[in-house]
Amino acid sequence: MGKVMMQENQSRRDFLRLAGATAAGAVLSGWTGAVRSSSAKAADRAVNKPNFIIIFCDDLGYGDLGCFGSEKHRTPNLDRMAEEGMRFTSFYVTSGVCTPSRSSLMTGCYPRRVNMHQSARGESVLFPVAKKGLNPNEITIAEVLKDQLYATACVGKWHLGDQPEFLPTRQGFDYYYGIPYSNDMGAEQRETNPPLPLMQNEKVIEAPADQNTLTKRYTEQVIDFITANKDKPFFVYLPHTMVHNPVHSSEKFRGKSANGGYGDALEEIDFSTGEILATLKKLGIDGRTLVVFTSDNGAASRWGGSNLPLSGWKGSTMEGGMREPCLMRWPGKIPAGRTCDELTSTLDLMPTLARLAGTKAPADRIIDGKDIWPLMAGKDGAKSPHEAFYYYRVDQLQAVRSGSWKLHLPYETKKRNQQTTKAPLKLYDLEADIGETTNVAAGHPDVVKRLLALAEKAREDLGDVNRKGTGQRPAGLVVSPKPLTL
Ligand SMILES: [Ca+2]
Repeated sequence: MGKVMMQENQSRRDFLRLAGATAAGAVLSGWTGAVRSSSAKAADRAVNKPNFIIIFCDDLGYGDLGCFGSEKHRTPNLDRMAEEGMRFTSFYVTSGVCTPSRSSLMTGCYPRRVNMHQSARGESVLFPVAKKGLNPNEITIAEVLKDQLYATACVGKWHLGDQPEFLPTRQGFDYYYGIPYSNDMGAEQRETNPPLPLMQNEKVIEAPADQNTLTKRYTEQVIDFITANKDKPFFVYLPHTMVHNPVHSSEKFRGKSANGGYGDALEEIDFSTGEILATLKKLGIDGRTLVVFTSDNGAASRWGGSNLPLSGWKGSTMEGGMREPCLMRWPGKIPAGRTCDELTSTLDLMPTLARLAGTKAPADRIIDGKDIWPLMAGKDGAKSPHEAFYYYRVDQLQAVRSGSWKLHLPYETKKRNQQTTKAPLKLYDLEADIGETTNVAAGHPDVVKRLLALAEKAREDLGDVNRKGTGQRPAGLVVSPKPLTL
């Protein structure tokens, strides 16, 4: 099935490529004035489209930035970004771990919808030489923007499939530089794994990757790409390898923070963000570039990060696992110094960026994300477009939020790491109790009933454990995956 879908997708791309080539050929040979002028108009329109940069940290916690309350870390560049833009304080990812979370940012869909909630072997993320990957037939945020003539680059950790069919270069990115999965998945951690590969496009250029200089090199790559494409609309996706364990930083930052290697790595990311923002100013494109900064899931329990004031850690469906610090900055378009506490998500980035680029999210399939531009623009009275948000752990629906209410569903066997535990039904009012400490279910039977009905809607559509959802689509699968080596 995956193979057939890939072929269809390939022919769609070939068609687009051919269509582009024909138009360009026509202009060069001056066949018709009509072709020339429509092509020129398309190019003009492209120039006026905004640029987008999404900076996506790995395992950065809700309470790790100065502008989100950290007193340990020095993050002056991100704090300034918050002052010049908007903080989103109820911004969610769709999973407490890497692979599923990333599938949502790319597709605007819940992981179960695109079948990226677990590996082909049922693990919570993909491991090296994985059979599974994000189906090339899904339309990624990069593909949506590429169709609008954007130059697109992915610089950093991918983690949506390490086989050629699934790499960023096959999912809408003109350029890729980075590691294909987590930095703790090299041969040092498990001897059957290949040495951690650093890739450029589809080629391994270094193995094992020198992790000390990754953040520095990613930053240089991004600045080069932005500079080379300053006159075009561009989309840069920068999924940092840090601050996922094992943490690394370049010499300038090592041993300098008040929070060990974790703080060092984070302070280098702060510096990197400052360099990227300075580049936009220097090139005179600050006013037409939207920059988003967030993380793929919460901080893990033992490496030095903080999710305060939230409870829970990476992996869990407590707020600490899935609510992320989020900053958005676009001078003149996003009001400065504001905070938005409406429920928003990485799901929303694709539909919103599509709209800002002058198009729409794909209409031939279900997309879970919504256009949140009214919230980003600070429109009076703008509300979250989501009636409900669903918290899945691997394949299991564990909680649902609607408005300020969050219901943890009751389970005889609730998944937790490799174990299961019995869990009672709990209702929290997140507005009054952000730390999920006081179960108020007994006092609000109507709310419980309403949220249980919303959960049932999700089970029907997206599925739950072994129950299949009516709205799920297949992941990509290859029969004989091969290791990525030099
Ligand atoms: Ca992660």
